[in-house]
Amino acid sequence: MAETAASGGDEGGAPHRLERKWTFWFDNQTKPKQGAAWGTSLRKAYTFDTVEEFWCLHDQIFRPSKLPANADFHCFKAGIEPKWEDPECANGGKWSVTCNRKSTLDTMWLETLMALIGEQFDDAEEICGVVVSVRPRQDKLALWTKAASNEAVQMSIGRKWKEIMDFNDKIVYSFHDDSRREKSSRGGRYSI
Ligand code: MGP
Repeated sequence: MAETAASGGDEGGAPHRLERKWTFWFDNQTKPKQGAAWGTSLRKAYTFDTVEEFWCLHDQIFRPSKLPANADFHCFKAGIEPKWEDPECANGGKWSVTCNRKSTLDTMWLETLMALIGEQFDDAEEICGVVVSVRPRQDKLALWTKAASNEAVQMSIGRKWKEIMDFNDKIVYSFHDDSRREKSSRGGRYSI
């Protein structure tokens, strides 16, 4: 199945090229090394730019239900690292959604990935990528964007994301700048 997907859709046809390149990342913090700085377990896994590669990678590897607790998958535009320190993320923030059911998490992740690689967001240039995190308490998805202070753009992205995931509860946007500070100062700046 995966081999068929990787070999390129219709028999002998050219692969379907995406608008841009994307990179899957993996961060396994299951057994963190004591004293290790954040990010030491973050690994760039695969960069792809065709529909066929995407399906192959998603079906074989990058499904949240395959993740152990305390691990993350990221899918970011190639060239952007999924870190606050990346210049494209530095002034950004994220919309977050929590999720209690693994099957729902898989679906929301896949719907988000398809919307990203299919360029369904009007403000596609404003998006960095998406992260799925499996945590003992609550799993979550976060859509990272670039200009946190641009409320209009963030609200438009948030609205579209909820529509894409068919999600009806409130979602919250936080600035990376706030996350860098003390826990007590963290909190959503926008909600929808
Ligand atoms: P997290 O992974 O976003 O949340 O950040 P998690 O693991 O669900 O935990 P919680 O604190 O939200 O309950 C967890 C911690 O990892 C942060 O408080 C930071 O200390 C560190 N961290 C996370 N990110 C995404 C970064 C980053 O991009 N850069 C740096 N330097 N530290 C980060």
